[in-house]
Amino acid sequence: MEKYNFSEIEKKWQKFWEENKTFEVKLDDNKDKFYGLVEFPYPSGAGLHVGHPRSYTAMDIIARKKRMEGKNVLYPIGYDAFGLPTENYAIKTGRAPKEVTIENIANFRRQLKSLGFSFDWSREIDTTDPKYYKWTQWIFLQLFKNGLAYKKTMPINWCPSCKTGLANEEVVNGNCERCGGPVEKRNKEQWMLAITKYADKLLDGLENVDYIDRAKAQQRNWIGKSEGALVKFGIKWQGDLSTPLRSAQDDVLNIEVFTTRPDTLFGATYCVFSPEHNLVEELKDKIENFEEVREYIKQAGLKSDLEREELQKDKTGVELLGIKAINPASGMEISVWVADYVLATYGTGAIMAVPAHDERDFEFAAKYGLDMVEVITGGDILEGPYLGEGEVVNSEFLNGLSSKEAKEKMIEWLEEKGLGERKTNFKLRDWVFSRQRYWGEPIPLVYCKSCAEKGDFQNEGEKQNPGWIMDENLPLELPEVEKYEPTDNGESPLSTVENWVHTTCPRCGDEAKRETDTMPNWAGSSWYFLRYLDNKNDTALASPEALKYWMPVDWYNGGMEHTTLHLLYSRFWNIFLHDIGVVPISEPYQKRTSHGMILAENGEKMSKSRGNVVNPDEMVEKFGADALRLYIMFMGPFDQAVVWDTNGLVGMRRFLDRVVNLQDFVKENIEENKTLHKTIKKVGEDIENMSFNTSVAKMMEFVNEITKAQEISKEDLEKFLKILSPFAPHLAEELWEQFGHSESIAYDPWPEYNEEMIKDETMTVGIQINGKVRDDIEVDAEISEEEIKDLVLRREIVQKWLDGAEPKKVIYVKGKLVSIVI
Ligand code: ANZ
Ligand code: ZN
Repeated sequence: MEKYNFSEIEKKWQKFWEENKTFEVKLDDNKDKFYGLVEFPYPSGAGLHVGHPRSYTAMDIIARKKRMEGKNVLYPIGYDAFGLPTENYAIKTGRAPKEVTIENIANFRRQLKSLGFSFDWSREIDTTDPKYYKWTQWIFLQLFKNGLAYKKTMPINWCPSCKTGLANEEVVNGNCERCGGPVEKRNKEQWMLAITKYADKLLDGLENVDYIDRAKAQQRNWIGKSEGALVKFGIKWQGDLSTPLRSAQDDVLNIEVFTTRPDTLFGATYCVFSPEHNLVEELKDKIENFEEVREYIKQAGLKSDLEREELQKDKTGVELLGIKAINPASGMEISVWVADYVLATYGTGAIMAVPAHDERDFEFAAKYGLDMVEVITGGDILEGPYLGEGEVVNSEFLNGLSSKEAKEKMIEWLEEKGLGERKTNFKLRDWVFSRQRYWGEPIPLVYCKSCAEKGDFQNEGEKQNPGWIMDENLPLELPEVEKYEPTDNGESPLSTVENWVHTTCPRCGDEAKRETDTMPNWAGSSWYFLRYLDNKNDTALASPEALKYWMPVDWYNGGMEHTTLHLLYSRFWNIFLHDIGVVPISEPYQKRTSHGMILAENGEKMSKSRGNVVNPDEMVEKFGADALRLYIMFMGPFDQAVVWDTNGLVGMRRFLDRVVNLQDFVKENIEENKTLHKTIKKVGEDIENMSFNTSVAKMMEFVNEITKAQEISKEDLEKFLKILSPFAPHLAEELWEQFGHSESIAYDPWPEYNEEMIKDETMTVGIQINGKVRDDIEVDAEISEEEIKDLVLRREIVQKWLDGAEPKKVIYVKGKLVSIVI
C-alpha cells in the first residue's frame, strides 16, 4: 500500500471534529466526569513552541482514554494574554496591545487545532476579554471586602536612566533589561493581597491532594513554616555598661530575634542585626564606630538577597563598638554586630547567634574569633557546629532535657519572665498585587476624599484603606491611551488618561480618583479553571451547578516553573472563594503532575534570542501532527528534560506508515494475538503513570511483530487502533472509518485485555540461599533485575534465613536463578 497523505487526512479529521463538535461536553449527572487541565499559554508573537505540545499532548492522551472509558471529559483551553511581551511590543510598534493579542491568539488557535487536541473549543477563554476580567475584578473586590487587600509602601524596581518602574522579569542580574544600567529600589504605595493569612490553610490543604512530591515540597518550602520563639535581648551601651542587668521589661531598647532553637539560648554568644535594621540607625549616637558601620551598610545594600545568603562564602560584618546585648538566659554580656548574612525581610531582621550549633554563625564566629559554647550534645566543636538535636548541657535549668523538651521549657520560661514568646514564622510574603503598567486588569477602586473624611466605612477593606471605595460597576474596562510606556514618574500609563482617572464616587457622588495601577500577570490565571466551566455566564463567574459537577480539576499538568507561585496563588483564591461560599470545594486540583522541558538540539534552552526554537508548524507540515505527537511523547521520560532531534520524527513517520500497512495483513481465522493483550495492558497502565515513552515503544514492538508475521485479525487490528488513537488520533480515525465505522473512534470503548492471554508470559526462577536452591518463584518474563531481587528478598523463606540481617550478596542470573549469600 502507498504511503498515506497525512496532510489531507489530518485536515479532514480536524474538520470532522469541529463540525460534529466531537469534544464539546455538557454537564451530565448520569455520567462520571473527568476534568483534565493544562496550563493555558501566553499568546506571544512567536507562536506556539514545541514545549507547549508536550503537556497538551500528554493530557490529550489522558483525556481521550478517559472518554473511551466512558467518562464525561472536560478538556479546555484558553489564553493568558495580559502581560509584558505584548505590552513591550505595543510600545515598540505603537500598536494597541488588544489588537496584537487578537492576532496572536488567532495564530495560537490555528496551531493548536493543527495538532488535533481534543479541546472543547466552545469553552475557550481569553483573560483580556472584559467579559472574562469582569470576574477577575469581582474576585478582587471580594478579597477587598473581606479585608484581604490593603495598600502598603513597597519598594519597586526603578531604572533611573529609563526613568521607569520595572517588573521583576525585567531586572536581569540587578540591571535593567532595556538599557543595561543598574536598577534601584524606589518606594511606592502598592496594593497587596494578604495571602499570608492563608498560610496554614495552604499547608493543610496539601495533605489531601495528590501532587507529585516535588510540587508539594515546593509549596511547603515557599510557605516556609518555622516554629520557635521571639526572644528579647536587652541592650546596654558605653557609660552605661556598669548598670545592672536589664531585662526586657525595663524601659530600654531590646534586640528582638526570631529563633527556631530556643533550646540553644544559653549558647547565644553574640547578636546580629541585618544592615537594614532600623535600630542600628537609632543607636547611632551610642555606636563608637558608626562611620565604619554606615559604610558597611551601604556596601551591603548593593547586593541581592541571593548574593548575601547563598553565593557569599566569606561572611562579613562589623561589630557595633560601645554596644552590648544581654543574653536573657545566661545574663552574659555579648557583642552586637551588623552583618549581611542576616536578612531584613525574615523573622525580625535580627538574630541571636549560636556558633556551636549553626553553620553560618559558626563560620562568622570562627572568622572574628567569637566565643562558642556547646549546649547540645552529639557533636564536637573541633569538627564544626553540631546542627542536630540532642541533650542539653551548660544551660542551667535546661540541663539534661532533650532539645524538644528544652524548647518547650525555654518558651514557657521566657513567657513567664516577659522576655519572649512562642512564635510561628512563615517565609511566605504577602502578594504585591499592583503594577504600574497598562496591559493588565484595572483595579476597580476609587479614592474618595469625602468618604475618607466622613469615615463611613462599610466593609473590612474600606476600614483598612480609608477613602478607598469599590466600583462595583464591572467590568471596569481598560481605557484607550496614547502611549503605552510607563510614565517617567513611575506611575502607570493609565494615570495620564485624565477623563478616566477623574470620576465620581460610587458611594457619595463626590469627585473621586481611580486607582491607576493594574493587576499583575498572575491574576487572570488564578481562577481560569473555574471560568471554563461556564464561560458565557454573565451573572456569575460560573453557575453553582457547573461548579458542583466539574470541580475539582481531576488532573492538572504543567511546568515545574509554575508549581510554586501559580499553584499557590490559584489555590489561595480558590480556598478563599470556598470560604465565602462561591465554590463548593476548597482545593482546586486533585492531582498535579509536571513535564520536563524540551531543549534545543544543542542541549540549550530553546529561546528566540538563541535562534534555536523549533516551530511546530514546520514539523506538522513535514511529518504530520500524528508523527509530531508520537515523537514528543517518545522522546524520553515525561517528567525529565529531553533534547530535540528532528531525526526522531523520521522514525515516527515510518512507524505510522507501517501501521497503515497492517491493513494488508488482515486475514480471517487468525488466533488472538497475545502480544496485543500485553500491549493493551501496558499502554493503559503507562498512560495513567504518564510513562508515554514506554507505551509508544510497546506499540512499535507490536507493529514490528505483526509486520514480520504478516497476519492479524480485523478485531485485533481494531483494538490496536483504539489504543493508538489517543496518540495518533487522525490516522486512527481514518483507518477506523476504512473499516466501515461511521462514528468517531473517540468514544468507542477502550479495549480490555484478557489476563489469561498474558499469564503464560511468566517464568520460574530458582532461589538459592548460601549455595543451595531452596525455593522458586514465578515472575513476569520481562521482570527487571531490580524488581526480581526485591521480590525475592521479601519472600518469607528468605526473610527467615536473613533473620533481620542484610544479605552479603544478591546475584541474578537472568531467567534462571537468584542467588543470595547470607
Ligand atoms: C538561633 C539558632 C540556633 C538558630 C541554632 C538556628 C540554629 P528557618 O528554619 O529557616 O525559619 N534567622 C532568623 N532570622 C534570620 C534572618 N533574618 N536572617 C538570617 N537568619 C535568620 O530559620 C530560622 C533560623 O534562622 C533562626 O534560628 C535563626 O537562627 C536564623 F542552633 O536562631 B536560629
Ligand atoms: Zn465618596
